[in-house]
Amino acid sequence: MTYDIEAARSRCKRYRTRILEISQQVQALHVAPAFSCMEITDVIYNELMRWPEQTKSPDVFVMSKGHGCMSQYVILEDRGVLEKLDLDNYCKPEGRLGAHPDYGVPGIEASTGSLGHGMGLVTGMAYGERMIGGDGIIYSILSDGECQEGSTWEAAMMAGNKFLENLIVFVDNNDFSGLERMSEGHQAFYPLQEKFEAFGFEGITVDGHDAEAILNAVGERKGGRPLVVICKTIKGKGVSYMEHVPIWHYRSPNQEEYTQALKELAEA
Ligand SMILES: Cc1ncc(C[n+]2csc(CCOP(=O)(O)OP(=O)(O)O)c2C)c(N)n1
Repeated sequence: MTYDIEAARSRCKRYRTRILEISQQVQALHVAPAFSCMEITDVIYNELMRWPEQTKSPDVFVMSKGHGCMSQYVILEDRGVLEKLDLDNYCKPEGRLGAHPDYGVPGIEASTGSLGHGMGLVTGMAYGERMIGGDGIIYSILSDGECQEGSTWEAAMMAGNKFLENLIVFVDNNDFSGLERMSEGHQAFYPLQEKFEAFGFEGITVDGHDAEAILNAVGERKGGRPLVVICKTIKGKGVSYMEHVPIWHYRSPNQEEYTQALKELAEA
């Protein structure tokens, strides 16, 4: 695959800056969860997915960790699917974008936010796509928190049973679920890749901020089975005071913090 790493870096920088800008309009916005999966979302939308204008059987993306949707909204704005006004009206009564994705909004294929439902949704979509003879690929981003939900594993087992090779799932493995680190409070969470493999997935683990590694993980898959890409990420990636600090799960920077964040992104 040909890949312009500098273009991807500059896109992600621009997207993070836009998310920070929106964070100044509302009291609370999930900045850190979006920064955690920024490169993953960028690779899916800007490198992997075939859009409706490119094929009769377009690919589908579902942001299963619904609270990470700002990473999705900024790309949909960039691609002209959403308008600037949509993001400017984020979480305002007159706007159509909420803090979690809503089906019916352009570019949003499923309502998510109740963690643990996404794997069932995308497994059904992938199975349905196969039943109608389509060649669309179904992509999704899951969080650590969702991998504690039984429904995730019930769906994973079906995806494995049905050899759904048109299903590609990325786990945003920032090691945080809410205020707790998985590696501290939930030791049985790991090893994660092997758990998916036991359910019939092909698995690989990569640096989730290395867009090229994410892209290669997909490009080099053996196929014949659903794929899981465990992406090792940093919650709040890109802004030093947010990285690994749980309070930034759901807090908007004040003016001083905003200025510092912009400076750090510009200098990165
Ligand atoms: C079923 C369900 N339980 C609880 C919540 C509340 N909630 C929102 S985000 C979150 C945890 C965030 O951690 P994680 O899911 O790992 O996401 P990330 O660290 O990537 O932001 C929780 C418990 C929810 N949205 N859905």
